[in-house]
Amino acid sequence: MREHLVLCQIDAPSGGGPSSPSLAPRTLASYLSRSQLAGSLQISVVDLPLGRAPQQHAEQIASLEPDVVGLSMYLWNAAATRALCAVLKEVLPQVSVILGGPQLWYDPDDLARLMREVDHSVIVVRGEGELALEEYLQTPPSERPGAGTVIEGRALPDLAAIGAPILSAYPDPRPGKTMLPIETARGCRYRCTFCVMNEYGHSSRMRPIEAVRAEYDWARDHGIGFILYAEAYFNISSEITHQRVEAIHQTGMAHRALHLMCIDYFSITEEEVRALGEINAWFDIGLQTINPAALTLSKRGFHRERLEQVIAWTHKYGVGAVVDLIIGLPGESLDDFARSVDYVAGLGVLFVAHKLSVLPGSELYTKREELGLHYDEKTSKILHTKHMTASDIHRAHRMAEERMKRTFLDCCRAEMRGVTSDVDAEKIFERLFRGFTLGGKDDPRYQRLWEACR
Ligand code: B12
Ligand SMILES: C[S@@+](CC[C@H](N)C(=O)[O-])C[C@H]1O[C@@H](n2cnc3c(N)ncnc32)[C@H](O)[C@@H]1O
Ligand code: SF4
Repeated sequence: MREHLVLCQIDAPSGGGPSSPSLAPRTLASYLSRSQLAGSLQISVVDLPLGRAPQQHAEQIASLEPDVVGLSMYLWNAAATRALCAVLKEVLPQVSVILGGPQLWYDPDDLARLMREVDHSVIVVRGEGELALEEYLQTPPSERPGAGTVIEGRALPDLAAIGAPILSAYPDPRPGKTMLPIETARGCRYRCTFCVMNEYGHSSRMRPIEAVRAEYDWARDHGIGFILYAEAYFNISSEITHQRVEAIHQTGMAHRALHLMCIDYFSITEEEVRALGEINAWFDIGLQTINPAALTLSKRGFHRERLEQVIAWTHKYGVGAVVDLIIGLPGESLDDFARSVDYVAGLGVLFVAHKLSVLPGSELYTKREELGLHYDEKTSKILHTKHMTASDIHRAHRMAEERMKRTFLDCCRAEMRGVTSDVDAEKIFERLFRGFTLGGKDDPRYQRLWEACR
């Protein structure tokens, strides 16, 4: 009899924007269904809605009669996933539960605490999951590692083995409401101390363009209007950018979808920005701060002329852009943060500011005590630092929100200058709004901002 593996992820909150099918369970399913285990394994992928009671999740999983359950754990679903583990222990005591995902790159103390919380009823895989899960399932059930074990995952050397994850388990796409994440590469050449992406290695492993093209075809046939690129940055090299732009044109996805991508502003060329301007690209440009001490502690560079040059190119070639800041980086005071906000607000593009998440697996997490980073254990969000009190963090957040709103309105008004038709104005507004929040017309801020900018 074939073993039944059920891979699940509790959804991320969409914040009024389009929701997104979970990628890790589909990636693992796609990999395993192409492996030697394919004949001996039945695989199901389940997207579990956030906010539902753990008992309901457990009943849905139990109705599939699994032998092994895999759960993907992220910052946004960590508490809900732990609660689900506790219920699964009661509802399916004979079933093996395996946890994976970036939220598990804890240090040994935190991992031990997690194990206690779930009564040592789970197996944890730290790191990439494909090879670890394959090895686990290849082992006869009586010889497998038991609950309470931590397995170190290994990097998958060739991402061709993943195939096309979205084809392994179709979500139920709602045109205009579904954002499809596509992972085209793993690894990052930078080592920012607040981030965990370098856990995937320091050079980029690419998926073959043919497999990515199959996902674009699927997206086109299912009316997907948003593609979110899951890699560290889209412009890994000029050659790769152009190869990918060509695939987007060939599959007809250039104007059908908004392509949301992080870009490396240090290396992108004018020619790449021009080409990306033809595929409806939205750039997410990580700046984080302009404060020298915070930049050093984050291991980030800042190149003012280059950044402003790239932003000028985005204007020239009609590419939307949003610049990211982080609130509460070590070394930065409220005044320093205000200077970063003043700088980005003057760039003529949108910006967003997120509170620092002290992510397990990041360098800041390892050095959190030495750096005086105090954060909320449940959400990982920064509470106070050596340079910012809790009230400073709160004020920084409010200040950034207020300035973001004004910058958004300025950007709208600037772009709409000379536009006489309401239809064109609304198109411009929609494009900016989508980049601003990834939200859509259902977002209550939409109507308020639209009225304000006319
Ligand atoms: C897509 C994405 C999102 C989507 C989520 C969509 C969804 N439904 O999943 C959205 C846009 C909502 C999002 C938002 C945020 N995100 Co995000 N996001 C990503 C992104 C780009 C891709 C995740 C992904 O699917 N990767 C592809 C899969 C295949 O890789 P993977 O997740 O690592 O899975 C592998 C292993 O972890 C493991 N594994 C995973 N599950 C399982 C299960 C089992 C059983 C096993 C054995 C193994 C295993 O095996 C997999 C294959 O090797 C990652 C960056 C990245 N490239 O991973 C960030 C990332 C996950 N996000 C991150 C963060 C910080 C955020 C935000 C907090 C950002 C912010 N400042 O607001 C918000 C939080 C949302 C909220 N409002 O609370 C961090 C998360 C760290 C963490 N501990 O969870 C990441 C890693 C980026 C970073 N900064 O380093 N995000
Ligand atoms: C996934 S990151 C990739 C960014 C891109 N590679 C870059 O560095 O320019 C997207 C954005 O998430 C934010 N981010 C990343 N890690 C974060 C953390 N630990 N806490 C808060 N925001 C974070 C940063 O603002 C970053 O620019
Ligand atoms: S923030 Fe961006 S550049 Fe820095 S390590 Fe993460 S993905 Fe790489």
